[in-house]
Amino acid sequence: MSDDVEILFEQRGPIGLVTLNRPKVLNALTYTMVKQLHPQLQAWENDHSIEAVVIQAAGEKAFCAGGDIRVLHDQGKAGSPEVINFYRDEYRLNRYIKRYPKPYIALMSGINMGGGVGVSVNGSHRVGSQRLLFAMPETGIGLFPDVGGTYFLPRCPGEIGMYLGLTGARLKIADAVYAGIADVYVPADRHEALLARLVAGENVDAAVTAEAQQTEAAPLAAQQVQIDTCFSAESVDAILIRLEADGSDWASKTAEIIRSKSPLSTRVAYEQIRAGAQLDFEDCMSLEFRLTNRFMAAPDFYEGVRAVVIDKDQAPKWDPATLDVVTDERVAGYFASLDDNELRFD
Ligand code: QUE
Repeated sequence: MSDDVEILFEQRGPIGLVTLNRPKVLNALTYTMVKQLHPQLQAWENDHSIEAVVIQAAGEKAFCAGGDIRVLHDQGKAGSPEVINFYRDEYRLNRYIKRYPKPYIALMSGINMGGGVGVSVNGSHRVGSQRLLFAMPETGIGLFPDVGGTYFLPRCPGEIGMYLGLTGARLKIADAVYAGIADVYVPADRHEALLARLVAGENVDAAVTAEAQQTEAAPLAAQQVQIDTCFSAESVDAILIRLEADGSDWASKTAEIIRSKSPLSTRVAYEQIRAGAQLDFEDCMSLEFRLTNRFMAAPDFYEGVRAVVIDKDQAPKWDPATLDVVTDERVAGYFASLDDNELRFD
């Protein structure tokens, strides 16, 4: 496999095959990947010899760890318009994948977070292996769970989406299937066999079903009642109060995790995930684009990337520093229209 190309495209029989190809950096999603993937998918949509698209990733460690946030950090800090252009095109790609008229099969193995989720979980067939590690960790870097999180998080069972979006909790395959993030479990050493079935022209649903295996019991299922009880509260503060009232080890650890995240991020993510329950996918992405514009103009993203990815001290100094000093007006302002700059789809 080629080493210098960020994303590979290949036709095998009736399958358009996409391979994310930056394994040394956990296949983090670049603007180049976005700019190449979208038109290739469009070409395959119009190509009668293509029946379905499969997206996979090079290397064993990651499907895709997220966006190329170090670049976004540097460009954003320098005031470059590239960052907003990246997000606009990434969200349009996410929406195009969501509406893709042919089966879009994601073979998810290894770390799949943030931006990687946008090019996989929005597809029609989400296949995970025993190595899948899913999370929406954005509140930990001063962002919010985007790339369709506004749509798919409120559609998880009960309050699991709110739990995932606020805490950045990591799910292994059994939990990912339980949460509706993955459709099926196929062991990693059978992904090749699944691809071969598709290349041979087998019906997509039949091939996926034939390779699907039962997962072990989902640990998340045992937490569902506690999650629903605590995360159905009417604000982040109210969730924290319920978690503390719960008294369990899990609940106090979960409260501690939420308190460690950007206060502005968790406050905005709460409203985002509640709002998304009532919105179609396009309106969810337009909402996310509003939020992205506001987050890129605030300090927490730059501080979060510094603490987590650049200096790795894991000790971000958030601004505002605590939940009680985030005003309702500040949060509401994040959701306000961008007027002429709204995200539109054509
Ligand atoms: C939140 C994120 C990302 C993250 C950590 C977070 C993210 C991302 C990476 C990342 C990717 C490649 C690397 C790396 C980190 O980390 O989007 O070290 O090589 O791309 O808490 O959203």
